[in-house]
Amino acid sequence: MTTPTTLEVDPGPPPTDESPTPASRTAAAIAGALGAALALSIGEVAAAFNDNVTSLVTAIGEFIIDITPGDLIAESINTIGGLQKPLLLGGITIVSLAIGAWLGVKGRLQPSVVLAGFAFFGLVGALAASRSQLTSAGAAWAVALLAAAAGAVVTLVLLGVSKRPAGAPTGALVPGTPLTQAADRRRFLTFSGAAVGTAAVWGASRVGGTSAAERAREEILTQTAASSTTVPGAEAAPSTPLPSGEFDTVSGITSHLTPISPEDEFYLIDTALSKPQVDPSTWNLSIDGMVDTPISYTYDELLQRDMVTREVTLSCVSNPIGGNLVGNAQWRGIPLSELFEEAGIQDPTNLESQIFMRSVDGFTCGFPTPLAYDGRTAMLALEMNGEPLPINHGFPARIVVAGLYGYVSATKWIEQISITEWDGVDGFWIPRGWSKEGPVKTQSRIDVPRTGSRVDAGPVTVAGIAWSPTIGIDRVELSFDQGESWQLAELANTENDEAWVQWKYDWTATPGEYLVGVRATDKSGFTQSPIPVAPAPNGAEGYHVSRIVVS
Ligand SMILES: Nc1nc2c(c(=O)[nH]1)N[C@H]1C(S)=C(S)[C@@H](COP(=O)(O)O)O[C@H]1N2
Ligand SMILES: [Mo]
Repeated sequence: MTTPTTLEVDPGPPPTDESPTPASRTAAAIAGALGAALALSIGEVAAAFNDNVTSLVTAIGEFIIDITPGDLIAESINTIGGLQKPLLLGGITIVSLAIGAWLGVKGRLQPSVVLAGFAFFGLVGALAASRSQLTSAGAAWAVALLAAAAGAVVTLVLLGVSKRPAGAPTGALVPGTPLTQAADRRRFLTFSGAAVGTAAVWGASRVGGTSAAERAREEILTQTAASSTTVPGAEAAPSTPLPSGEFDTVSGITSHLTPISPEDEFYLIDTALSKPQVDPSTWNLSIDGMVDTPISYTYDELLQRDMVTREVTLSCVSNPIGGNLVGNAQWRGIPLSELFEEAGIQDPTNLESQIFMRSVDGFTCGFPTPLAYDGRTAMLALEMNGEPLPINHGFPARIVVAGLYGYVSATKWIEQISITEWDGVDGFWIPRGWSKEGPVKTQSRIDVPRTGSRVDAGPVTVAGIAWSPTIGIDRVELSFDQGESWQLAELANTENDEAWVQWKYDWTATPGEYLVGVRATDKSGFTQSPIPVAPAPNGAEGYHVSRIVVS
């Protein structure tokens, strides 16, 4: 007799008893967020070490700016560029990490969700990055797909090691019973390893590399410094004449020339989320359109030429009354009319044509051609305050036109100028609600005492600046009685009509609370109007007022 053992069915233990259960939701969320963090970090590193790659976060930010309706960004980006960009980039990062966490949680039971999710975001990143004018499409795809793959792999591996052995208590990251301690330690180490790795990759992106643009600019800076000190008895290059006409006794007044070093105090406005790093050895500027011989110049060719130095006040159309989106610098460069002559411009007087410009990052703008010929400064600038243009202000070359707001004229990182039909094409800001023509309005500003100040009764100097390029400032007046009467301020200099002028007024202050108003009259006889007008669509109007308490 044999026991029919072969007939016995051995069902084995139920599979659910011995195979590990999925990671806890917390662990899964962390796994997904870490995967996303790693993916974003790879984009940052790629951008930091390669001038021709835009980071994924930046690319998505630029995409969002582009698809945002014009009237929404017209009021914002041009005005608060400084604050808005970190908010946008921070927001994109947080949303990406949140989506990663969500993919992690979903992926506990369905790993394919992780793969599909990261693949989708890789695709979005690649499309956004390949739209960027600064990134080659091939590089964009390579970086985005590598980032997505790394993110997915890290998430899946972390989900794998976070699986809990059968019977383990929930909460895999919480130290468990003695039986699961070894597994907990392994999971803990893996998670920390992934977190540290992601942080290291991100950290590497902060260190970055020096761009070819920065290296080239540094080289020119040291060359200029060397040549002006090693030749005994040689006159210093005339590129940095002393600022003309400045009150040296008024503390707190805006300096006549806005410093760009050691601290850059010149305002900064552009649509570029990361500043174009232009290598001047491969850059050139082309001039085409309604010219007989389209022409192009290398940086070296431009540097060899005779240049002019002009002091011009540049301002942003978004500058509110009393605002500081305005600066005054000495620009050195080549008059546009000279370059246009070499290109054989067909009709400099043609009001139906415009000087239309494009920068390496795709920004565009234009102004009527005859304005480059009416005697005002209209130049291709290579230097600012005696230094090669700072990267942020358009290295290697930008346009400066006196009397026009920056958004219609002052193209930074310029690479192309086309003489073209005025009606044929609009610059970047025009379809976004700003006027096609942008002459600078006459403005004045009180620098000291700042609004809200308390001062002692007795002599108080009220001082500030006023500008009306290219017309010039004739007089500045102050009112201490809500416009009943006006007192004439003293002007520091009225020689250069394209630059702002410092003004001051010696006030004998008596106790009380004052709303001190300022108004300027330009040399055409026009006096600023008291009626407030918003910056959009063609520049702010109204009196700047400083509230001062005298005790
Ligand atoms: N390439 C590029 N050039 C640009 C812009 C820009 O967005 N991109 N903004 C313009 C605007 S709106 C202004 S006010 C000036 C500001 O120049 P700044 O940043 O050197 O002060 O640059 C102009 N040139
Ligand atoms: Mo601007």
